[in-house]
Amino acid sequence: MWQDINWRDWRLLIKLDPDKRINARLLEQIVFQPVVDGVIVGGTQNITKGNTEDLVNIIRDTGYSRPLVQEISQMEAISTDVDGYLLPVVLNTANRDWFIGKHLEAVKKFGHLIDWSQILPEAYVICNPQCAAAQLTQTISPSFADLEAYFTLVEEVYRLPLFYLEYSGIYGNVEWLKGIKERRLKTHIFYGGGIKNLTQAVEMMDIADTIVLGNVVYENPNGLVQILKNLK
Ligand code: 1GP
Repeated sequence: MWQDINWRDWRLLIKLDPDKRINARLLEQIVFQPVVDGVIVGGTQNITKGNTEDLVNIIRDTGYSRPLVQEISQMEAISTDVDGYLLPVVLNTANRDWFIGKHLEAVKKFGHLIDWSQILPEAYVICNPQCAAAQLTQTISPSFADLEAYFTLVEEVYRLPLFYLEYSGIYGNVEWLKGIKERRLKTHIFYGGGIKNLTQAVEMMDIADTIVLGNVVYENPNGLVQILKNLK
């Protein structure tokens, strides 16, 4: 999938959590907005094959036909009905599992079945120590100097295509995002976290290459529809 589409042109993504309920009619109003470039299915808590498949089916049943990708957090919950996969590599984890351990396990078990062209790795730095992903992966909170160094490693050493600045649940540090954007040579930058209104969406969209909206889908779906309608 990834080589066949211009994912670097994506400006806005909606992230849906299999562990949360969503009304199909509201979902339609959200994902059919022209500004939505794609939908990510993914979450941290209680992710199962069952709730992942249910969510993918709800999305497919709306007739949604733009990219639908899964951000893999549980090997057991991988859907075969998505267009591709995002594979998080958590750079600021204190637990080897979330940097490479789980990938190693997956390759050993399923490597012979994996279509590698379906997978896009994401270099993650999680900056909200309170969020579920930070708790699970036992992140080490970065300073700005750390963040810059992580970003340089991604650009120059690991050469991963995508850097995800994750603030899940809270609005992030705009200066930090600007700081890495200024240093950017080739890595695509996703920003996600705490976007709840048009001003915030515009502010982060002006800096990041792509913004990701998650919680607002559940907390204020009607408000989100208005935000999406007003974004160019
Ligand atoms: C979460 O980055 C996304 O992984 C979006 O964050 O849920 O805070 O919008 P929010």
